[in-house]
Amino acid sequence: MSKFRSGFVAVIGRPNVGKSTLLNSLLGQKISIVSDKPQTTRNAIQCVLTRDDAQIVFLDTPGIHKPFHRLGEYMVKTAIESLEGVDAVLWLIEMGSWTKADEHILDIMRRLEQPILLVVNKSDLSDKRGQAEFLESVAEKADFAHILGVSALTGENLDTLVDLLIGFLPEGPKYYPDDWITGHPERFVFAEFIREQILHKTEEEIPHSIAVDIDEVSEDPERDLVSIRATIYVERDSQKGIIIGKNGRMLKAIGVGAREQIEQLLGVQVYLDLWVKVKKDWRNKPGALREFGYE
Ligand SMILES: Nc1nc2c(ncn2[C@@H]2O[C@H](COP(=O)(O)OP(=O)(O)OP(=O)(O)O)[C@@H](O)[C@H]2O)c(=O)[nH]1
Ligand SMILES: [Mg+2]
Repeated sequence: MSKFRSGFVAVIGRPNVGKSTLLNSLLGQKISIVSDKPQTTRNAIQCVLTRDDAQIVFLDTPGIHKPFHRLGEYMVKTAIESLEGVDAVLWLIEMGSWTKADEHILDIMRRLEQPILLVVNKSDLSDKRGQAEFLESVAEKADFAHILGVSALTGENLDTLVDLLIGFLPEGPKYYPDDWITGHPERFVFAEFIREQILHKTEEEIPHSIAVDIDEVSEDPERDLVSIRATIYVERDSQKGIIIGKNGRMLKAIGVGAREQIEQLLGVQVYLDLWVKVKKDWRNKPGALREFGYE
C-alpha cells in the first residue's frame, strides 16, 4: 500500500477569481464566505481536506490587490505570508482574463521555490476553443508545475485538481482528525456569515466598511438552541442608517440570512441578535484592526 501523503497548499490570486468558492467546492462545505464583490476574504482561512490516502491543509487567502488602507495592507500581507512554508502553491486566475494584478502576482510567483499549479477557474464561462487558446497563452508566463482549467461552480476538473495537488505533497502524518474542516473557532465563522450577508445586500463602499464582532454565544442544550449576540461596526453614521434600513428592514434581512447559514452549520436552531455601532475610520486604526482580528 502506498504511504499517506500530507501537506500545506496556499491558494493565491487576485480578488474575485473564485478562491473561496473553489475551496468550499473541494470541501463540500461552506467555510469561506463568497461574494461577487472583490476583497471578500480578509484573513488566511484554513480548510482541511482528508481522503483515505492523503490530507491537504489549504489556506484560502485574501485577494492580492493594491491596498488603500491599513486593512488592505493587512490582507495583502496575510496572503503573501501564507506562501511561507507551504508545500505547493495553487495560483488561481480567471479563464479568458489576464490583468495587471495577475502580472503583479506573476512577479511574486517567479521568486518562489515551491511548485506552482496555475489553475484557471470559471471554465464554464467560455467555450472549449477559447479555453484552449487562453491556457496556451498563460502557459508561457512562467515555469508552472502544471496548468489546469476548472470550474469551481460546476465542479469540472476538481477531482483531477485534488489528485494533482496530492502528487506534490510529501509522505506525512494526518495532521488533523478525519472530520476536521477548519481550525477557526465557530465565532469566527459566525461573524463571517454575517459579513457575507452584508456583502450580498449592500453596495459600493458599505460592504468593505464593516466589521463584525461576536459579543456573546450561549447554548441552551435542553432546547437545542444557540443564542448569538453580535455587533456590526461601520465607519460613519450614514452607514449605520443604511445597515439598519427603513424600519429596520435591512438589519432584519441580514439577520435572517446569516441565521439560516449558521443553523445549517450547527444543525440546531439559532437566535441571532444584531446591533450596529459606529467606529470612525476603523480600517485605518491599528487598535480597532487588532480588536477585529486583523493583525
Ligand atoms: N461562473 C463562475 N463563477 C464563479 C466560479 N467560481 C467563483 N465564481 C464567482 O466569482 C465570484 C467571486 O468568488 P469568490 O470565491 O468570493 O472569489 P475570491 O477569489 O475568494 O475573492 P476574494 O476573497 O475577494 O479575493 C462569486 O460571485 C462566485 O460565485 C466559477 O467557476 N464559475
Ligand atoms: Mg475569497
